[in-house]
Amino acid sequence: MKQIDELPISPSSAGVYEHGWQSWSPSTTYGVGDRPHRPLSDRNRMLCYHPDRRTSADVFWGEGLLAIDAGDGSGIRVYGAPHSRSAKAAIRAELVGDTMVVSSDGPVNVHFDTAAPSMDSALAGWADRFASASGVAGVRQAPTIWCSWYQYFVTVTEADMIENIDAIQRNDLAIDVIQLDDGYQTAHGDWLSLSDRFGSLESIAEKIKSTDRRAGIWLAPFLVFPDSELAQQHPDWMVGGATAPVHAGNHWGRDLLALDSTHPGAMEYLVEVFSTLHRWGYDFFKIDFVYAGAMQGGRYADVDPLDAYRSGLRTIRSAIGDSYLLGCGAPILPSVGLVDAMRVSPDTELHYQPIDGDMSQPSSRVAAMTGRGRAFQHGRFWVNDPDCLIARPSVERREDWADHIRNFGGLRGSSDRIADLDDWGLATTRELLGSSPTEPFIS
Ligand code: 9PG
Repeated sequence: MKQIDELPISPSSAGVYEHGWQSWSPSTTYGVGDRPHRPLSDRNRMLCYHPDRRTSADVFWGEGLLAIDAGDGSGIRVYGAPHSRSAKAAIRAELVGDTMVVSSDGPVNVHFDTAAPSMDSALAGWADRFASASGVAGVRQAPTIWCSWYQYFVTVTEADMIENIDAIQRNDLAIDVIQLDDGYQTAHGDWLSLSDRFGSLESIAEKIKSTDRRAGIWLAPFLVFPDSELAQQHPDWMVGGATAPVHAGNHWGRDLLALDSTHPGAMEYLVEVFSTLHRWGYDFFKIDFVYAGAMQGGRYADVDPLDAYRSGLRTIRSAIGDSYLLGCGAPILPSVGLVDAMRVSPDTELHYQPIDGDMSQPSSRVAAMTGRGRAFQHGRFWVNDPDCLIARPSVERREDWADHIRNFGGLRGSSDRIADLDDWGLATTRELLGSSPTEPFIS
């Protein structure tokens, strides 16, 4: 780390904005006396934070972006990576007396905004420059979606899909895309092989299209179950190979492998998977857990993991024509220019508080905090996905969650069994899925 700045501050009124690595990493503004949110377990660190950094809560730490409001009216300093091709610098800020000492381990520009009326507007000004340096030409309006996840989770069935396609049609809901989430496949990696709860992905897409809607599907393209056919048949396609496989996290009760985005065979396989799904009628893709495409230890030691990640995303893009592409679990700044929409927060859930207290874990409180903290990205980098509306009566504090989507929802999605909605739930779903904004939330 090299020192890049020293900034005198007023401790009682100063604020520090920390930007987290990927979709699920906490991103918000703290008072200088606050202790920033850090992973409460190694499992959460791998899955939801920068997998290689063990950072103390005694210092502030931004991944590619950190900003300081000195609190004395002198303005806001934004320390940020220059563009998405080089967005890996960590930026550290430590309070020494009444001075913030800022250091970084890679290329960072400093923008001193003396006129910005708020942290948000300083970040927005920075984001405009970052987007244009990253080659973002404009923002593509999102379709409205229905997603199976927050109702059915991994036990979704083909019958659940049919029931909701019919209910959406019957209720005349303004939903453009019906998106099948995790649960249809036999194993991560074996994306074209179906669990016994599904008969045919092609016929689901046909059924959706017969109602004049579009079909969407979820995949975790860079994650592989060790017991999948893919891992068994092609151990050399995994990061680290057969001899030293790299640990890519633990979820769904398993230790996970990462698909090597620098391996030509692995990338040909991904092209085959995505182009087959596209041929079967899917033209909205939610690519999830894509942090695994940027794991250290790619097959060619001379390849930068972020270059590998970005080329992996471009490979996916090349296989799906002009389908709409939504990133999730994704390194945020390195993805700018490569996806149409991005999940900018951890998952929402039926409960308000994260079960283990970790601010990266599913719950509406943490989803709203980080979705708010990244509001400035909407309309500049892409369309922000704040995660789906869930509006059925069993959702804790459902009015607060709906307010968050009303204020900061770019991609508008619903994820309830339609038949479980009461009058308020149905009316709120109709209201919030009525439009999908592309204009920035923050000016
Ligand atoms: C499918 C889900 C949904 C969801 C994604 C992602 O850290 N965690 O425990 C954790 C739990 C769930 C999760 C991500 C992280 O959800 O965000 O929308 O697609 O995968 O498995």
